[in-house]
Amino acid sequence: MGIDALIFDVDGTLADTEEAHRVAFNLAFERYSLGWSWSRAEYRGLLDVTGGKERIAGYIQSLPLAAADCRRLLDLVPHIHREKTRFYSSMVNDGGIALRDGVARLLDEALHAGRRLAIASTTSAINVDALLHSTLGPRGLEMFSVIACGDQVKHKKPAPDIYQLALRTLGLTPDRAVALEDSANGLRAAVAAGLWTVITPTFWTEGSDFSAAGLVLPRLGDPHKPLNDEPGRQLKSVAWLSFEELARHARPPAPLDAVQALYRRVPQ
Ligand code: XBP
Ligand code: MG
Repeated sequence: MGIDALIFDVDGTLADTEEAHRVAFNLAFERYSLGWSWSRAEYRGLLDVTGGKERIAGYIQSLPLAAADCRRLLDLVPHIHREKTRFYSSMVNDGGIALRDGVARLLDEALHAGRRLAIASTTSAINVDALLHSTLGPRGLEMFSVIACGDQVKHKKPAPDIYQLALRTLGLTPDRAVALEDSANGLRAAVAAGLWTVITPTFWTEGSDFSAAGLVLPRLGDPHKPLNDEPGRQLKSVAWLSFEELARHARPPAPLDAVQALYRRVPQ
């Protein structure tokens, strides 16, 4: 399989960011005196809903509220989320988040091999900009040919729309690219877009059903942080996932049967 591009998810894949998101949500709730504070355990469950605005709205609708109170709070969601994004992006800009092991190396290897890089994320563009700049410096944004994220699509992950947007903008069919993800929602989105997918779970997503993934690794690994015998680890023959190794393992996605093809969402 010839790979022309790697398409990276952001939160959980490029960097382990969800704890910072969780803290930012709670700071925004405090700013609006809502009396809510999402614990780690609670947030792990709330992550089943992708998109910060959608997550807050889903939480409000789960509360035992009178209809008028529910409506009033739902009207507040965009304002709460803007505040949350301000808190989150300032934490990232302060250098509070590092790329996961092996990510910077794989990005460089793919570029040195003449391939293109793209992003397909549910998170807000401000957050992507802050993370790429704070972890990769001014070159961070320039490394990516395409950045598809946030509200650029109506249907967020697990819908395939954000990956289809990235592929369309790259001008590639799914068999010419590979997706890298961390979550079950991200995997569903990438597979529905026809992409062979590498999964590197985090605390927030481990234990999910990754059976549709092409490869599952605890992390990408690095020469100075090699993969050791983590439980359930695949690809035991190498100490980190290089671009060369990735290209060797990537397979065209299994052909859809007639029913699946019928239900694959047509790109918007
Ligand atoms: C993960 C998400 C995002 C973040 C919060 O995105 O679902 O909603 O949790 O970011 P990814 P926002 O696709 O990168 O894993 O508040 O900006 O949505
Ligand atoms: Mg993710």
